[in-house]
Amino acid sequence: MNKNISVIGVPMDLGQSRRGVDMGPSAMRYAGAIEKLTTLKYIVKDLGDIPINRPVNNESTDGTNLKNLHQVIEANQQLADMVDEEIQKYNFPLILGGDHSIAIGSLAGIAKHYKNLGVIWYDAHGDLNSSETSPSGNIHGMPLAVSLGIGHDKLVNISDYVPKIKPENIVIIGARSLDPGEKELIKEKGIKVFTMHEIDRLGMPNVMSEAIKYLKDRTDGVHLSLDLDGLDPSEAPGVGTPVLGGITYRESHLAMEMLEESGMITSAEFVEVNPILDEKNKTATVAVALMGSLFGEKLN
Ligand code: 6HN
Ligand code: MN
Ligand code: MN
Ligand code: MN
Repeated sequence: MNKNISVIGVPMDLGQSRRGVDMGPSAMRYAGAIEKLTTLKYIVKDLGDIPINRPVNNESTDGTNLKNLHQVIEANQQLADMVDEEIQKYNFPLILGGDHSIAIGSLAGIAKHYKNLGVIWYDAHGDLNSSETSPSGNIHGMPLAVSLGIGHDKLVNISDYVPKIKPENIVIIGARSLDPGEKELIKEKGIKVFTMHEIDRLGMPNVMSEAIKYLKDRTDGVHLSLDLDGLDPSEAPGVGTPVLGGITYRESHLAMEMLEESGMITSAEFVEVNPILDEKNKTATVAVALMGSLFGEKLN
């Protein structure tokens, strides 16, 4: 793995409606993210947090149901530029969220550097909604669709190229709450999904082997987008949209170890940590432990 990590915090909570997820980057820093990576002998540059402008009123939706549209676009364009710059300097971008709408900017900054960027979407959700299919108008339910070029014009055009990724280069892991429009899109585009059903049936070791093999053949870099709600709420309670029946900490730990062994991960983000909904910073602590495993900690 690239030994130079650039950490970028994105204190974004405008892609959904539960306050507190903007404190995710601080919570993960307090849980020891930077120290963990430094101990593992990485050269870590913490670039601090991107400034997020709050809307003055709620009329920033451009005549759609998309909440805080302009602020979400503005923050993601900034993130995309910063990530782009770090990759140009051969650094590994590690992005700390923030709600999952920030994956729009991460992928916009990353994907231009690859012919076939792979994406592992570790999440209870598909995040494949658009204005038409979204039950909530929350942009954090849309970043994967936006990156495929589906959604509001201004969102899909961040960094001025469309699409960022190809459907056949995506693997979703841990899904157990998909909206009807998301299910249709998965079918239509042939997106590879390992739902909780497959994890129960095959076991995490087989799911990860399959996922790694699938992506290895077709991609030249892989971004890990890890939504903490992919894990079970009993172990990661500090998330805004918890769903019963999720991935365990041990399974997630193994998944990260297998990704590390594969050597394929070229960028990563940890999102949806909400300290206000958490128990004693448990979820941020889990996130940092998983970062350790992803970056080669070999203790357990
Ligand atoms: N996340 N599918 C629901 C929606 O509102 O579109 C939930 C999305 C959750 C998004 O957790 O990143
Ligand atoms: Mn998500
Ligand atoms: Mn989710
Ligand atoms: Mn282990």
